[in-house]
Amino acid sequence: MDNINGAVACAVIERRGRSDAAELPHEAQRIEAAELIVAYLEKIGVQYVFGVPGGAIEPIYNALARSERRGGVRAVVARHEAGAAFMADGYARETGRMGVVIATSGPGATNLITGVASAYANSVPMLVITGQPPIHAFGKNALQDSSCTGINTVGMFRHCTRYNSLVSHAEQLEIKLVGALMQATQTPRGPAHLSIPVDILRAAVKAPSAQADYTSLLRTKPSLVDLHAVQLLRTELERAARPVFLIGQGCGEAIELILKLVEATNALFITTPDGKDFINSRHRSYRGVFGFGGHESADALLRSNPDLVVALGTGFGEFNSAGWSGNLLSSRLVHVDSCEENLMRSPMARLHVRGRIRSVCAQLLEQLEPLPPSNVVELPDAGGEHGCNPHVMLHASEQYESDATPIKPQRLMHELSRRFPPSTRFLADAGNSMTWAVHYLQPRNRRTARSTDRAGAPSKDTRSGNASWLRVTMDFASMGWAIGAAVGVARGNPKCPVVCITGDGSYLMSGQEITVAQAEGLCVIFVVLNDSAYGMVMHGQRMAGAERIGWELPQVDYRLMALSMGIPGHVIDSPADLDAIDFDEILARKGPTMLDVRIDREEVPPMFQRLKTLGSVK
Ligand SMILES: Cc1ncc(C[n+]2csc(CCOP(=O)(O)OP(=O)(O)O)c2C)c(N)n1
Repeated sequence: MDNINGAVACAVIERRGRSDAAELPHEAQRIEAAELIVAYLEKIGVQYVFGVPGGAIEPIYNALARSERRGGVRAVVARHEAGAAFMADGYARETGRMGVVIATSGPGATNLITGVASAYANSVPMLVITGQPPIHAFGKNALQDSSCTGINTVGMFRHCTRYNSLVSHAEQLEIKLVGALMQATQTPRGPAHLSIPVDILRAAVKAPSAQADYTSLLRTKPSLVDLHAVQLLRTELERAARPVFLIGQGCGEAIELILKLVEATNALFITTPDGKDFINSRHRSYRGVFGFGGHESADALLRSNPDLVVALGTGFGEFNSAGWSGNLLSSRLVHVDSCEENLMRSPMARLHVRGRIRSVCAQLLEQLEPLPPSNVVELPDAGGEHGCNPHVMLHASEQYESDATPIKPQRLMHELSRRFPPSTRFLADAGNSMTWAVHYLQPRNRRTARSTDRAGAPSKDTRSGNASWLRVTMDFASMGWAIGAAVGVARGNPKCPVVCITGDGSYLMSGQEITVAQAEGLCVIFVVLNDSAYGMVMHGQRMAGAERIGWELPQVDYRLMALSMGIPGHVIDSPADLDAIDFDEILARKGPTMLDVRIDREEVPPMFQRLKTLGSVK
């Protein structure tokens, strides 16, 4: 019996007590609408639903309670709905499964919006379900009416979802649910929202029949490729003296093939800030990050006029194109992507190759003439001092080794790179955290992006083919994203330690989600860059010569704050303080740990490009 039928059977069995035996054959074909939703989630491999309960979605929580009892999908309760959406985002990114978030009508739904918008901007597949009062109460000033006669949440979600619909009759539910799940996973991926009145969630609907099984549609991922364009790209690659590959966020499942292409074409490569997470930053052909928080070496490589730049899986947003730099966006560009929206952003490219990136690379590798054996070498780490890649130019590199007190953020990144095992997942929050992490984090032994378990051994879970070691939030860049997302990553993959690098401003905004990591027993290390400031705002104002306003934050002891929640922590003032911490103990802990790091806030983060785009500096 597969899961969906198992769930249906359980729902029917639970109803047996309330119904007489004569009704059973009829009952067996009908289940509660909320039960149908949970059954679908189970069928497509979802393990957790993130959210905050409330009256209008009570039937879903009831169904989740029953599901948990039989070992199926389980509810993870967040402290704020935006936090729940960030968790679903992290869960989806880590596992490759659908992120699911639920919220009640009215304020539950409006609280969700920032997290949903963030997933939309970052193309993260997400099913968003919000409640409504019963349909008969619409227009009567019902509590938390969120229909078109109240605070219209369907209207609000219109601009940050790929699918958005009010279910106004129980028989619509299945087809709209399938539509939402399909839209969420189609390119461009993103959140799909269903707004469901509570009476519809309670209504009996037809159980899904084996004849009309939509879930096979949901599981398949087509490998469509424009073969003619691939041949043109092959010719370009064969002609180029030394091509440059730009690896973007959409390259997760293709990364090993891309690195083979780099070898086969004797190329150099750079990444976007959100593509750095797939590669070993010590690879000898790597020249750094291009874009926000990036490296001069990446910029210099593009300025050196390479004859061909192949950009894969990127939408050339402000952060990952260094403010639409002409060094990148030129006629030397070939753009490879499965997402039309991304391709639309590079009209100057000499060639567009549409298709699933993995399939495009596989085709190219088949077609390209192999290099003579003497040229094909197993690429070792580039080596270099302090484990740094000598080809990747660090800004203010002397601070990477500095013993000064208060600790330099650059030195902190060095220590985090060194002290956590290769399987660690880092998340960096909006604010300076992101620039420090993108620029300076270089974890050990990340030879490829292949999934690894805690010990660094290849993981058997092929769904997480994009085993990223560093995740950031691009384009929308909401403060607090990393806090919820870290919990979601850890929930999706409890075998790997998770490090959330965040600012004190972000932590004051969303830090309550640490209690979810505690309740769920998840090993998440929260590293708060404590500078008693909205650091990015403070530095931005200084660099731009703007008024100095609104950047100061109170001095807070985040260790004590965590302690009050039963969570252990440490205060770190200097690099030496890190030596006093037993990292093995932290990593073995089934629960979160707080590292309150009092950083030197005078260190200037690598964020000049952003100010140029804003027009704050010339
Ligand atoms: C929800 C939200 N509000 C405001 C901003 C604008 N903003 C960007 S960075 C920043 C300061 C972040 O401060 P903190 O979290 O302390 O990190 P730091 O820059 O000091 O490392 C602000 C206010 C934002 N990105 N997101």
